[in-house]
Formats: sequence, structure tokens, C-alpha cells
Amino acid sequence: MAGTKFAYVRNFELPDAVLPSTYMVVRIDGKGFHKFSKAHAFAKPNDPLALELMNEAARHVMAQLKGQVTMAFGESDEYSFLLRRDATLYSRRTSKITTHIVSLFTSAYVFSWSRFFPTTPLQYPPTFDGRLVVYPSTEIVRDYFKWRQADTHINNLYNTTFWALVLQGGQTESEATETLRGTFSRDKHEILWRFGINYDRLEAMFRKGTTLVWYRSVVEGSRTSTSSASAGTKADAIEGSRTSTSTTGSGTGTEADAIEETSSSTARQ
Ligand code: DGT
Ligand code: MG
Ligand code: MG
Ligand code: MG
Repeated sequence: MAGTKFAYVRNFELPDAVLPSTYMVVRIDGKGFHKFSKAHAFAKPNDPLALELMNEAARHVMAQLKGQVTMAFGESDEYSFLLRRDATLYSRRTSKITTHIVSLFTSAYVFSWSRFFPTTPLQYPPTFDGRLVVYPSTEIVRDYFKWRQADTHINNLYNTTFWALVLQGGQTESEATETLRGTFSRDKHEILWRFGINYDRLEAMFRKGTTLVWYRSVVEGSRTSTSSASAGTKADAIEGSRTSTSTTGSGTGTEADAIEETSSSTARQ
């Protein structure tokens, strides 16, 4: 059809390839999960099954992309996928990569739903949006993941305290919002302490999100899943480590622990 008078419309399809030798991060986020989490009665503030379903969908993305994604980080209704610096997927075309990852993730989420929620039928089809951001250096990629993990920490501390005030303290949601207005990290820890909650003992997945790391086995070409992910392995993944075991797991470094949040956090579920 190349010779037809309609062929010129092709010229409207502009190239959108990403610069070579840069890091691409695709972040997907659940659309309207405030409503979705309510409609499916997710536990508050964290539903371990909902989070594990997100992790499962992310593992599916990584498995399908066979090493092009070296690391992923998930919290709440979002997941970030880091592509290798030399990734060649879809000739590095932004829209193709983004839509493919969002589509893979969403279909895996729906496909696996009943395994994680066998007695909760899906009320309607969930959707995710996605964006692709390009980073020029490993340093900025590290800061990107530190930023997401700091967000996890800040939101989780807020949400955990908020729901302790409501569910254990008998406050209404607006009273709890008032109680927390202007509070700092130490104030929230103190409130939690009064309810018998030692924040640092809560599940690492809630406090620090989940980090999945891709390793190619040099020896057998196989992959295994174990729990790990220290700050060290994350850094290796960013550099494109050639280490010989495959590791996925939750729990990460402690960078976010040092971050003091302010009262401006309004995250709530
Ligand atoms: P968006 O992303 O602009 O379409 O809007 P939302 O509603 O998805 O808002 P977002 O992404 O900022 O926040 C995530 C929502 O998902 C938030 O309202 C709480 C909910 N959510 C995520 N994980 C959990 C969970 O484990 N338990 C509960 N109860 N809710 C959760
Ligand atoms: Mg969003
Ligand atoms: Mg969302
Ligand atoms: Mg979100």
C-alpha cells in the first residue's frame, strides 16, 4: 500500500525513541484506587494480599521482559520499572515501552486476582496509567528510588497512625485528620506507642515497599526467587550487575528512615 495516495498519513507518526545509554523508568499507578480499594474491602492501612498481587503482576512484567527490566519498586497502587541502560526493547520507543508495560501489568493483575482474593469477585476491571521518565546517571536513578521509598515511609507512617486513631482510638476520620495536623515523625511514633504499636516492628513491606531485582544466572541460565534486597543489591541492579543468582524480594535499605516528614503529608486511605 506504500504507493497509495493515503501513505502520507504515516508522516504524522513522529519518532519518540529515547536517547541511547540512558536509564528509562516506567512508573505505573492504579487509576482511582481510592475507590477500588474500598469496593474490594482492602485491609487498612495495608492489605498484604493486595500488595502481593501487585508484586506478582510486577514479577510477570519482569519475566516477560527477560532481563530488560533490572529492578522494580512497588508501594501502594504503584510500581516503578527500571530498564537496563542499553535496553533495546521496541527500539527504545517511549509509547511502545510504556503501553506494553502497563498492559502486561494490568492483564497480569486481573489474571492473578482470584488467586489472591478467592472469595472477593472483581467488581469492575481495574486500570493503571503509566509514564516513562529518562534519567542520565546512576546517581539520579538512585535518588529516584530513594524518593519513592521515602514516599512509602511518609505515607505509611501517616496512614498507620491515622487508622490507629480511628480504629483503635475511636476518632472519626476528620478528628484523626485534625489530631495529625502539624505533627512530626516523632509525634506519630508516640501516638502509635500509646496504642501499643512499635512502628519499627511492622512488616518491612509496609514500611519500605517491595524491591524486585533481576539477576541472570551465568551458571545455569535459570532464575530463582528468594527474599533479599539490601541497599547494596539495589545499587548493583542499577549498575546492571552480572551477579549469578536471581533474586526477588521485599525489604530494602534504610535511606528512608532518615527522612523526616512534615505535617504536609495528606496521604490517607
Ligand atoms: P489516581 O492515582 O489519581 O487515579 O487516584 P488514586 O485513588 O489511585 O490515588 P493514589 O494512587 O494517589 O493513592 C492510592 C490509593 O489506593 C489510596 O487511596 C489508598 C489505596 N490503597 C493502595 N494500597 C492500599 C492498601 O493496601 N489498603 C487500602 N485500604 N488502600 C490501599
Ligand atoms: Mg496517579
Ligand atoms: Mg492511583
Ligand atoms: Mg498511587
